[in-house]
This record gives sequence, structure tokens and C-alpha cells, in this order.
Amino acid sequence: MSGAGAPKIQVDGTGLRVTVVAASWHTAVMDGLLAGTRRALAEAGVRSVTEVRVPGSFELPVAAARAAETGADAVVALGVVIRGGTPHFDYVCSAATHGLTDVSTRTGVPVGFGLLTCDTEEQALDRAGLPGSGEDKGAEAAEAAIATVLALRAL
Ligand code: DLZ
Repeated sequence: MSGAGAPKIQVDGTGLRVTVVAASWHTAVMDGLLAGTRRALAEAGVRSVTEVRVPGSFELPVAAARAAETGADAVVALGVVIRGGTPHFDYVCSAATHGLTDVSTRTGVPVGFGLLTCDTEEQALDRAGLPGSGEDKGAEAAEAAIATVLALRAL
């Protein structure tokens, strides 16, 4: 999937409570994603930010669900899964993706999807918002979550 065509989203998140749930595998990439999310939330004026770390991306949905059910206006889910030599990659990616989708549609609380599913660590680093990266998926996920809160309020 290409990042070309991504919208430039300007969001005002003043007064929102946002919870960031973040997996712990692939430290360098996760550091970049977290930094991008923090930067985007600060630029959007979000003052109430809670961060929770879970072991792996498989655990993201249950943490996102708890956050959504206990008062967060939006959740940003961050993780990195790198393909290995077994089908494990597909199971973890599928479970995390379906789980996060279920949380957002079931609770009505938007979940920003900052889960990188990559063939190589190089691909993940290029999307992590680090110096030299081509994309900043942590920031994009935060902006999308806030933008969706605002969109839902208009319905
Ligand atoms: C087991 C596993 C593997 C092989 N790879 C990753 C990965 O690349 N990224 C990630 O976030 N988590 C990985 N995990 C851990 C699983 O997500 C999960 O934490 C464990 O299976 C324990 O439930």
C-alpha cells in the first residue's frame, strides 16, 4: 500500500482525552511512532494524554477496548509487526486489525490505526517518523483519530 495520496489533516483536539496504546516489539521503530503521535497530539492541542504499553501487537485490542470503555474520546494504537518465516505474522496482524476495528465500531470511540505490518525492518523504519523516514505513521494515526471524533460529532 502506498502512502502517496495521504491527506494533510488539520485537527483541533482541544479538550479531548486521548489514550495511546503501544506495543513493545521493535524498539527503534516504536520510539519513532510514539514520538510522532506525541508531537501530533500536542500540535492538535490535546492536553489529556494517557500512554499504556502492552507486550505485543496482539495485545493492542484489549487495551484499546478498556480505554474506549473507560472514558477516552479517542484511542491511538501503535505497533510494529515484521514478517518472519512462519504464518505467525498473518495471525498477529489479522487479530490486531480485526480487534481494533471491532473496538471502534462496537464502542463508537475512534481508534487511530498506527500498526505497521512490514516485510522488513527497513520498511518499518521508513514509516516511523524518524529523521530520514519517508512517512510518519504515528502522527497520521493520531490525526486520524481526532479527525474522526470531530466527524462523528457532526452526524
Ligand atoms: C510473537 C511475536 C512475534 C513473533 N513478532 C511480533 C512482532 O513483530 N511485533 C509485535 O508487536 N509482536 C510480535 N509478537 C508478539 C505477539 O504480538 C504477542 O505479544 C505474543 O504472541 C504474546 O501474546
